[in-house]
Amino acid sequence: MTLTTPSTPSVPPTAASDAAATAYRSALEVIGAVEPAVAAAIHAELDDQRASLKLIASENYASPATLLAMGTWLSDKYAEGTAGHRFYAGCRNVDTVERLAAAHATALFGAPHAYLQPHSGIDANLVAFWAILAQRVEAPALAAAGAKHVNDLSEDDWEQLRRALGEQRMLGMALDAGGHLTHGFRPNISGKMFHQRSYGTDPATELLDYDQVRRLAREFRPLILMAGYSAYPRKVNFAIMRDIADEVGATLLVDMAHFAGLVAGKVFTGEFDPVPHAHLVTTTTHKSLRGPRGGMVLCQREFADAVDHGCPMVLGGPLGHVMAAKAVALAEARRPEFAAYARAVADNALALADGLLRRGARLVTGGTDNHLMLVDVSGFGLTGRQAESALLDAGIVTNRNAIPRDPNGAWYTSGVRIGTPALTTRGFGADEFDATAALIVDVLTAAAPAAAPDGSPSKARYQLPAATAARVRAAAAELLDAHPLYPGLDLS
Ligand code: DSN
Repeated sequence: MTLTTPSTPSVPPTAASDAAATAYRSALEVIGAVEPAVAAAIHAELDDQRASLKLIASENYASPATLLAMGTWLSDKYAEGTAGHRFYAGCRNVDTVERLAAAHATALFGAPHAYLQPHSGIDANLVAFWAILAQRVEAPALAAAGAKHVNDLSEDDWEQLRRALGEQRMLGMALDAGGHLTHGFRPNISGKMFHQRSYGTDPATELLDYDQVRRLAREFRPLILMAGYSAYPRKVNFAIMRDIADEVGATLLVDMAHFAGLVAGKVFTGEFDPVPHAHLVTTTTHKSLRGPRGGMVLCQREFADAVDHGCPMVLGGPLGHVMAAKAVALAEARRPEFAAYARAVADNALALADGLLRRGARLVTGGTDNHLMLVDVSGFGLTGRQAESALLDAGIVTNRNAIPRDPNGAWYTSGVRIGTPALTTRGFGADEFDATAALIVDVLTAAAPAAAPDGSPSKARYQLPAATAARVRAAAAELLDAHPLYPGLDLS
């Protein structure tokens, strides 16, 4: 197969220096001396990641510097509170890394305030919910009662406030339209904390229907208008969302966990950049942003104090070692190479989508303008579960995902979500993604549903000819060998 030069820098960000290779070899030796099975699992995970076409839209590969920052004694320190204002003594080094991470985040995203303590995206959303309730419901109630603190309220006033906190409304994107569990999905805590309604996508175009959002917002008058997605393959116009929020007096909360890297790399600017438009923005740090596993909240000044009380009011003790890694990754994201990477993620998504469409796949909305796409696998006669499993057999790692109005529900689904952040980090360019599209279609075409042992139809069972799996694995290995993961990191 002939491949062109990848569009990302020739030295991938995951390249490991001799020092990093020595550090990892030593670390595994030390760990292995205590619990060899853990060292073996860490080693095996590197082998697995090296050997598969990772197309999970929410995963990436962090740099050795980011990963190494997590394996330190900053983990051993309790540091509840915020930098300079802790409930424990001896926090000066955690203060340093937290302040640094926040400074990098505010500079990178142009946000007035950044809170780096959330341990995940769900935690970040909980902190944001808490801050909005504190600022928009609790603070006015305290002012009306002439109290400074909830402990100063009478039992009656406290009961009234508790009821008011439980009566608030959230309008978010429906799960099958691409929203996240925490955007008001009933089984999630967000669907239990708030009276909830969802907006969806236009049945004909499968695109976000801003008129529907506005109509629902006018009817429902939510406290929180939630925007952002986990599985929507298009940009969102946050200027329109803010206009809707302002019209109904809602607080606009944007969950940019999936596309934070595209915002950081200035691929999403103007009305598509949530930071200037939203009251609060939440994100994970490990998806397209390519940092350590964790979360973050950016917000307007009005919400900063409430957000900073995330720990201990919502979260457990902050992870100093992870905040150190966030500072490293955010410093990396401020470099010009990161902007080139983010551009390549989006360009590669176009190449992958084009390669799939040319080979007859149907994509939800007909394509992508971010880092992900949803393949409707029903055209191949498969459920999402069958497609996901067949692709995995051929060394292609994806995840099944519901498509709008999915007849197979959220477990079996009719879609497979795929994204470009991880393989772009490895140095894949448009040609490699076109070759990847060919492999995906090869597998989906060859795979077929299989019956359950009792002969009944199954939404999970499938068959994939061994020859197809072997051919695709070999072609994938050729692509991967040309773009090694963590080159220089030899653990033998
Ligand atoms: N698990 C994340 C994803 O894959 O999109 C969302 O929480």
